[in-house]
Amino acid sequence: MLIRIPRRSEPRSSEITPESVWRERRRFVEAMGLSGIALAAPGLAAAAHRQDALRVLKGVHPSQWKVDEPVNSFKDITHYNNFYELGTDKRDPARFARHLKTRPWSVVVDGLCEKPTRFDIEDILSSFPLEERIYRLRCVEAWSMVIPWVGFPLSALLDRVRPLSSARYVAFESIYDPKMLPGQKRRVLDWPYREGLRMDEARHPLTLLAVGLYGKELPGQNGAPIRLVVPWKYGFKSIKSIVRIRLVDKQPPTTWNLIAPEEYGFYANVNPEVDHPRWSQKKERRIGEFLRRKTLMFNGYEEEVASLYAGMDLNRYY
Ligand SMILES: Nc1nc2c(c(=O)[nH]1)N[C@H]1C(S)=C(S)[C@@H](COP(=O)(O)O)O[C@H]1N2
Ligand SMILES: [Mo]
Repeated sequence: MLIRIPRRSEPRSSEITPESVWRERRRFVEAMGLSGIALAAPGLAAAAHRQDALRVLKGVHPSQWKVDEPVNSFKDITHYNNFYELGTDKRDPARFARHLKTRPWSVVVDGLCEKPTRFDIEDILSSFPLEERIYRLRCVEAWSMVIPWVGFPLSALLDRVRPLSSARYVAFESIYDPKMLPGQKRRVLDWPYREGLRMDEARHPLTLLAVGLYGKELPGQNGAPIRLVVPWKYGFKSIKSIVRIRLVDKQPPTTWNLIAPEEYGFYANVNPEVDHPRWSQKKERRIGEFLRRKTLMFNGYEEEVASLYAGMDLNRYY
């Protein structure tokens, strides 16, 4: 048998926080009125200097959308990231997150709609009811995590601008500011990072605009101040630090699809039956666990989303 030596960037399973433990801890913290202070608990202590600087989000409601699996620790979720604007190593985003200034910040929603609008991030935070949702995130690189997001459905924001019936796709753009973001000084990607969804995918109730995690505002490395979360698609569809959302009539160009179209499709639905050309997608490594687990069709959200793709050849539309 091979003995697998964990890489330095891999957290140990002891760092994974079962949801019950985290909830208990949070109830205690809330009861003590300590929410502004870092959660004083073993396992979180190492990240405390970052976590305690984050604002607690007010009026967050629990949601029906929660997977029944242990959530990853705050440390895992914030120290094993893909965010090329802040560097290409998994540890770079945490290291360079301070370069990302998130105030002032606004999101322009325009294109094929009756009321194109620039939303200030503070207005977004105060005017959309926030929910906590526990979703799986499955990266195309065959690792996964379970993350307690705070956010609201993208459809609520789209409703505000009154999309026209000619709007068939939604195009998203991340911040572009090479002076500020160290990773954008090099053209590793064709900046700004871009993503897109078909209108029915964008309006699906699972499609979330996340503004926080673990009850607090998003840390920079996770895409502050606002990012998309599409739980049935590979992680790269969940675009971070969004500044523009455009309603369009044609399928928009997307970053990874532009770089390697045969490896990264527009749909990018999690699918154990369709391998990436260079590796299998049948299994995944849950960050914090030792044995690999089976990847689920649509990342476990088959019941909710399979009907969106009825009649489509998923080998062709990968
Ligand atoms: N703007 C931007 N968004 C991005 C990325 C990126 O490099 N830039 N990486 C994507 C990839 S590949 C993944 S797996 C997820 C990771 O999200 P997380 O770090 O919050 O887990 O963000 C996605 N969104
Ligand atoms: Mo990813």
